[in-house]
Amino acid sequence: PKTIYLKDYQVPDYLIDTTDLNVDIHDGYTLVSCMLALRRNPAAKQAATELTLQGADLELVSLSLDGRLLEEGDYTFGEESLTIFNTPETFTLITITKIKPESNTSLEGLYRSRTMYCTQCEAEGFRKITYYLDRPDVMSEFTTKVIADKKYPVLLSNGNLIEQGDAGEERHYAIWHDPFKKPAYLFALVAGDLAHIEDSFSTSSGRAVTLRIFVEPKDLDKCDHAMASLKHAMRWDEEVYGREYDLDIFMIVAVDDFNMGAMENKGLNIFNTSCVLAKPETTTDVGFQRVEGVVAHEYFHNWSGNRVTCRDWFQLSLKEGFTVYRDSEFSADMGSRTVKRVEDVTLLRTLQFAEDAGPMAHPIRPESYIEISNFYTMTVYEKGAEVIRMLANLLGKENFRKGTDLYFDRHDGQAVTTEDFVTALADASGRDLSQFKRWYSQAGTPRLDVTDYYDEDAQTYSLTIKQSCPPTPECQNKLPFHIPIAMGLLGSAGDLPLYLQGSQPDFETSDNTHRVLELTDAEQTFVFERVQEKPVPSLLRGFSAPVKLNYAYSTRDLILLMSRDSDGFSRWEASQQLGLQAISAAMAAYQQERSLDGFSLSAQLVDAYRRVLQDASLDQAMVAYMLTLPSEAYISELADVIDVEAIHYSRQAVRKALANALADDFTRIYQSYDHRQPYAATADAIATRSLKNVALAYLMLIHDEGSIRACEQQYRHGNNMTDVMAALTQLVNSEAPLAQEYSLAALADFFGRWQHESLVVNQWLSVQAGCQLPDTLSRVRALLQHSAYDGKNPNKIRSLIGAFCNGNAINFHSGNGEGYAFLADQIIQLNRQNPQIASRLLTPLTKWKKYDHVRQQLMKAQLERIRAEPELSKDVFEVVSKSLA
Ligand code: BAL
Ligand code: ZN
Repeated sequence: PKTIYLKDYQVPDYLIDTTDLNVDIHDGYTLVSCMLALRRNPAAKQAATELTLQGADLELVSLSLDGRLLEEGDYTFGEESLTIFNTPETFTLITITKIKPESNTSLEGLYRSRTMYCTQCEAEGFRKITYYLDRPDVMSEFTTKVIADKKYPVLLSNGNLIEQGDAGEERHYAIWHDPFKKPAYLFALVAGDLAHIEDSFSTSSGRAVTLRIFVEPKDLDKCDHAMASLKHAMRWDEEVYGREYDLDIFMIVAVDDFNMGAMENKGLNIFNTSCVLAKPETTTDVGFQRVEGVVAHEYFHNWSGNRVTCRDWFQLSLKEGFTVYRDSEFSADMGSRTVKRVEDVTLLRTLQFAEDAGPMAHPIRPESYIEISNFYTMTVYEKGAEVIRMLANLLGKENFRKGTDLYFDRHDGQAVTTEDFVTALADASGRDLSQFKRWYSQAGTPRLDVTDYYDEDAQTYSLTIKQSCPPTPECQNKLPFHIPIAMGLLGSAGDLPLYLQGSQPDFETSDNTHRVLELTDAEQTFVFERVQEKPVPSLLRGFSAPVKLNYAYSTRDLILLMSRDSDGFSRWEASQQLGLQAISAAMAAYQQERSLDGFSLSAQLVDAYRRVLQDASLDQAMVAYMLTLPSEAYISELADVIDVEAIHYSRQAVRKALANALADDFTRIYQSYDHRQPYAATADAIATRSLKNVALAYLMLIHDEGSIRACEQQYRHGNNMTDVMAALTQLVNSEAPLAQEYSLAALADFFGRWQHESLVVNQWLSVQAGCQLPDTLSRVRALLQHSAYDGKNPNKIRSLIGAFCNGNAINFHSGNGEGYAFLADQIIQLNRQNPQIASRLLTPLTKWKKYDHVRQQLMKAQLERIRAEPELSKDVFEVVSKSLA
């Protein structure tokens, strides 16, 4: 397969002014007629005399140019292309192609999902519908006629409906016109027997917009939360970014078989059912929050992605990083800002940092790729969002808004680059962002090593910060980054005022106790004056940059930060550092003795956690997160060599010790919760529920009969899926014989109750795949054969195989390598069926270099086995070959 390089970018030879599609759907095949108004691109270096269109898995029926039917010799086929010779300056091209949506298992292009036809065109799926200039910098005005049998009453495409009617006895048609020029990746089409809910939104300038959410009729009762979220998002984008919606209608369609979470097609978003359907009985709190976040994300793309799009796929973070930042701020405004930050950082530090440290590491603007689908990554999305967050913080609220206004005004209707985005921000704010741009071109997680010195006589405090960044595949020697470090200093009574040598006080905080240091050199020293006692530094408040910070905090320092820091994020971070210290001590003991029998926690540590549990001033969600120890995935990311057993058993030992020491507090929290209260998905209700369920999880480690029975009662009588799943998860993971007995009955009961709700069945698969007890792989294998499993449905694959391989380290990494062989089997099977999903599943094997020698060999052997497969997809080939390089 060929590598594509950013440096090779060239403007297209031709432009497509209008695209007229006629999509005629029949059982077993679909005829696509496509009329393109083409003209030579005046910006191209040379006047082209041939035209190469992309196309894949198409059967060409006919091809005509300005009314003349083309014959052999007028054109030729390439691997995924069609080249037409002797093309004039402007012309009309009509292609007729035949496709087979029913046998399209890749879920790219036009395909069938259960009872409906739908599309997914980003990044390069449109070429599976017709021959086209399938690249984001070719923007065209689309008119789409959909014709189908009347058993598919709903026919949708982008834009506004302009005509509909009968097409023979049993058939009908609809014509949609999208007045906004768009690249082909934003095209969408749906035909199905769908029900919908409808609402309306009045925009800031007073235009009425019709809002519709289409689903299979059985799901009509699960749309209200998405609709409410959509309206909140529309209002928020007007208020925070001044962005108004631009069509008369906005539609969302829920689809069961979908590779991604959702897709922002102009005016017609297509969603994975898991990101749109929600009701308390079937959906957890996390599910509700996900729906709100994804609905907002896709809606926000209407400006950041659709009105202003990407010049080429190397610029993906232009729309994704920015839009993730926008949806993250939206969720922060809808709920708790600190809680949202903790959640985002947790995700970033486990998954994105691991990606940055592995063989697929790439900058947020990659330099090359083989298959662009492999670059819809945590780096492009989440780190991309962190880069925008840094820009927003460096510029300040007012200038950032000026910058985004300028960006949208300057580039409306264009396909642009990340460079254009940063330039707009620099122009609007007057700030020099040239060094900052290195965040776009250098991969890897920067590391900050911080040392300090307090001079009691001079009453000065110096912080010396050194930055470094490990080599990554594309770059061995990194230039220093421009890193904003939000910070404060804590004395025994709390925050101290800051007098930074050589600069004015920062009055963004009224009491001058917070400021942002800008690190631009490899090493810099910042000196604070009038410091009356040796302070404890509070560094990287709010996680102001996506870096790893090293400062030798003592346990006492951390306890002070955890209880007194004015920054909520830093208090949580201190709790995590304390947890890590305790787990590290346990790991050292385990590595020596291979046993943790005499393990105990210091009274000081237990007291610190107890104070958190008893602090009435704290948000309950924050208490829940502070009491949640760093995950195995995060501990693994921090380790040089991952000791699977030591991490698992040590973390478990610390949890058990905390459970025993704080049993009274956990019992108090659990018992004071009223389980009869009606469900609400508000931030407060979610917070108290999550703390109560954290308490339950700890109590279940004690193995006392009372807790196990309470857990079983919660499973049986829970009036919402959050509580039911929390209880079921604890029963399934408990070693206590009584819990095991309950868990078998509960699993059977659960399936009996929910077997007709596909998304609930997915949760049932995941809870079993995530079971930390021995023999889980056998259970997973058995579930692959279960009638509820569907090996073609990405959500099912993720819920079972993904949950086992990514969320169950102790079993997936079992020393005999059977987990690795299992995963390789699945990937080999999926390679041709659905390359995107196959490639994504590979992630855990790509980390092989971080394990002990024996595991390394076992993992590598499976990667080699996959590489030896005939007909490897580009997707899988790229990841496997880079992993083995
Ligand atoms: N553009 C692909 C799906 C998303 O990020 O919104
Ligand atoms: Zn997106």
